[in-house]
Amino acid sequence: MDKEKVFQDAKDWVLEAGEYIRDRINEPLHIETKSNPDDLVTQMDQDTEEFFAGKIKGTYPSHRVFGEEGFGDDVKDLEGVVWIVDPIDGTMNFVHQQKNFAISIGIYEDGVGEIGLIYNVMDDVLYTAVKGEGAQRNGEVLPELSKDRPLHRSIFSLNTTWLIEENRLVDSKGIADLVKTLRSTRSYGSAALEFAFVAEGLIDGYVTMSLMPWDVAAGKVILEEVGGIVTAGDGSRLDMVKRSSVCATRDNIHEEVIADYIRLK
Ligand code: 2AM
Ligand code: CA
Repeated sequence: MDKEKVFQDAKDWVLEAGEYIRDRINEPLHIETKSNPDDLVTQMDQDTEEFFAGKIKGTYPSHRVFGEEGFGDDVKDLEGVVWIVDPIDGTMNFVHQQKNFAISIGIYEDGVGEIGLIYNVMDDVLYTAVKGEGAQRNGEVLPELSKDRPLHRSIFSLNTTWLIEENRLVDSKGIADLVKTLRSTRSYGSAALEFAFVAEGLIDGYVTMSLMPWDVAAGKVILEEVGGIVTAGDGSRLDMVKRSSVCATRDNIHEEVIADYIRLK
C-alpha cells in the first residue's frame, strides 16, 4: 500500500468523524445493548463505523475492514491490507459522560501493524504512528519511553474486575500483588486511550484480560513506536483476529509483570 496516502486519508476521515460526533454530542442517544445489559451500543457507534467502511471501500476497494459493529468484512485472517476499526472505544463513557472515548483505527498489512490512529474526540487529541517513523501526539513527536523506572514507581491502568476472586480469566491474587507493588492504579474505561496514555508516558502500563482486536490494533502500533511492549497476558504474541488478554507496558518492566503477576486461568 501507499503508506503515506493511506495514513493521510485515515487521518482526514478520523478528524471528520470526530467533528461529526462532537457536533451531535448533546443530542438524545439511541442506546441498545449487545451481549449483556452493560454492553452498550449506540446509533453513533454504528453510523461512525458505516462512515469509515464507506470511505475505505470507496477509496481502496481491495482493502478489508474489520470493525466492531459489523459494517465491514467477515475477517478471519489478516492477509492483505486490513483496517481494524473501533468507531467508538469506551462506549460506556460516551453514554454516561459524553467524553473520554476514542476512535481507534489500526491498519495492518499481511498481519503487520503499519499505521495506528487513536483520536480522543472531545479533547481533540490525535495520537498517530507509522511503523518505523515514530509516534506523534497532535503532530508533536512522542519521545521514547523511560527504561529506568522500576515497577514499584509505576502507575498502571487496570480494571478492578480483575481483582474479583471469582473472575473467570485470571488469578486475582496475582493482580492484587501487582496492585500492592505498583505506585498506583488508574482506570480510564477506553482501552485505546489507555494504550495512548502509556505511549505518552502518563502511565507505565495497561493490563487487561479481555480485549477485542479493534480495542488493541491502533494502540499496539503507537506504543511499539515509542519502545513499549504489547503482548498477551502470558507473554505470547497477540492474535489480532481473536479476543485476548493484553499486557502493554514500558520495555524494562514487561517481563517482570508477565512472570511474577499475571496468571491466566
Ligand atoms: P468498547 O467501548 O469499544 O466496547 C473498557 O474497559 C474497555 O474494554 C473499552 O475499550 C471497551 O471497548 C472494552 N470492552 C468492553 N467490553 C468488552 C468485552 N466484553 N470484551 C473486550 N473488550 C471489551
Ligand atoms: Ca466500540
